[in-house]
Amino acid sequence: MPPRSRQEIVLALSEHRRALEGVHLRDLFAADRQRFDKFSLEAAGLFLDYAKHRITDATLPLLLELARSAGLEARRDAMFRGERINVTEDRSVLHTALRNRGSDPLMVDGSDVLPQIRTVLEQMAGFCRAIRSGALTGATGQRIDAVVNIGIGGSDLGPVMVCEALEPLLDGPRPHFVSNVDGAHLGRLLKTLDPERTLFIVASKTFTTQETLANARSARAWLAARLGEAAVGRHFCAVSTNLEATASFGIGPERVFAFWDWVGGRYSLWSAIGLSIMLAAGPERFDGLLAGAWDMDCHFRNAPIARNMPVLMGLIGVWYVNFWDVHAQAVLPYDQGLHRLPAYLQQLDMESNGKRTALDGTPLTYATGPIIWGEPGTNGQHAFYQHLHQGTGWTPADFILPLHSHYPMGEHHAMLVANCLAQSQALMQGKDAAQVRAELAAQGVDPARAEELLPHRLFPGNRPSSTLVLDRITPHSLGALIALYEHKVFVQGTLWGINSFDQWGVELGKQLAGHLLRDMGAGAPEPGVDASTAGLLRRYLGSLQKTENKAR
Ligand code: G6Q
Repeated sequence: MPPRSRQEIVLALSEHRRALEGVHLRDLFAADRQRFDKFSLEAAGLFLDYAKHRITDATLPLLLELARSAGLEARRDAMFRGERINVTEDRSVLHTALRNRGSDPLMVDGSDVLPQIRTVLEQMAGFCRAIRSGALTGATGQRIDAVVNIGIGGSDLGPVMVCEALEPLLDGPRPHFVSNVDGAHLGRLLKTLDPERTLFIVASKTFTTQETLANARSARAWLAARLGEAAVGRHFCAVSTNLEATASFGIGPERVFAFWDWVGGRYSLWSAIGLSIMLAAGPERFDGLLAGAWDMDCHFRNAPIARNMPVLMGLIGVWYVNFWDVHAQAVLPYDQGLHRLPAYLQQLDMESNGKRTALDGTPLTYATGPIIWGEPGTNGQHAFYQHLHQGTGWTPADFILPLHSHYPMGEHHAMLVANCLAQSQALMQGKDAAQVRAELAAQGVDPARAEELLPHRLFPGNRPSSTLVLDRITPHSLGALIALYEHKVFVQGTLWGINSFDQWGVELGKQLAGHLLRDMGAGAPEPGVDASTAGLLRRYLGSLQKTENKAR
């Protein structure tokens, strides 16, 4: 039989979705004792339970057919080969090369990129060893004990998330992160730092980012005011693809760590952008992170798509967005160290797949990337889980659970695990009227009052989730986890036919901020600025005027 067209597959999926209307997950579990074994999978040290999803034996074959019709395998292979799949920026997409441990060359524009990658990794490792051992000191001979990564977006979120996750294993200088152009971010940190013992990393792919350059200049001025201009070179280094700009900032070439335009910002923690991670955790642990990601890359590249973790997660997400009209995805790590993971995934997913234009430039007629949000459990349980359980809409959730804690303390971890499992169980099962009535009767609530309370105490259940289990957070498991999500985003972007690797949507605001900054210099909004923006700008300028008058 010839393969069905995309339209035919979509129709079949829509019909299948209608057939599942009113089918409760509780009943699917009751009807199939093999459900957990069937709908779970292990890869690169991670275990995925996807049994609590609105799927039957018929669902995944249809979704896989959709994936094949979108050319998923061919596009995946093209990415790994270094083809220029980022068409709007005319670039290869090769964050996977950064963790490539294979021996085959990887040619981009006629040259093998792997030796370049390994050279920079060695340069980073040499620098990190020298700082960590104290062989390389600050200008006054003091050992460096604090590292400040100045960067934003992709030059911040990955390193900060990883350093938080690996906190129990950090044995180098303390890592700090400054991203916001709000002076409070840098100012609050500087109060706690000793300039003689501080190293600043200016992390910026382009080295033109307004926020990062403002923070870097202020940090530089703070240091120079305390240790003198001549000390700057010993307390600054840079990570960038723009070597001219780093030089004009005054950072010597031996302290600049390069990367390449085929590494997207939000995919860059594996590159020199991860220098803060390597300084804090050491080159061996950084290597462990790369090894974990590489294991997931190999799984993604080689496992059949029907048993492929990023593929399955991506397809299940597409199932909800496009066939159940659900446009949110919660990320709920049951690990305090992963508290920045939701924010990290928010960028990874929403900047990659928050798109409304197909690769060929036509407007899409279907929905794409969902809203990603979350908080670590159990905090979320005492906050927004009310909405997850009883809100009018529902949100599929990813529960992420390490089996062991780096901080074993009494019953804490058992309580955490119990809470995690209970939440996905509660979302799936719900609580029906008979259960609520029985509970209220057992509490001695009179029957009339029980009937009044009943609707408020019902839980509809049938709310889907995945549970991702790790043995514990290690560089390896964390690397695999991050790569899993990178590839999940790739799978979804491919099914939606969009370019997951550009981010034109962040440009307009930047442009307008530039105009407004110019208007501020001129003391008035430009003619033609809309009344709201002009009014707000005048209010700001007026408040400046008042402050100046008072000061006089
Ligand atoms: C990520 C985006 C964006 C970028 C920042 C910082 O994919 O491109 O978040 O990382 O805007 O850019 P620079 O590293 O160039 O300063």
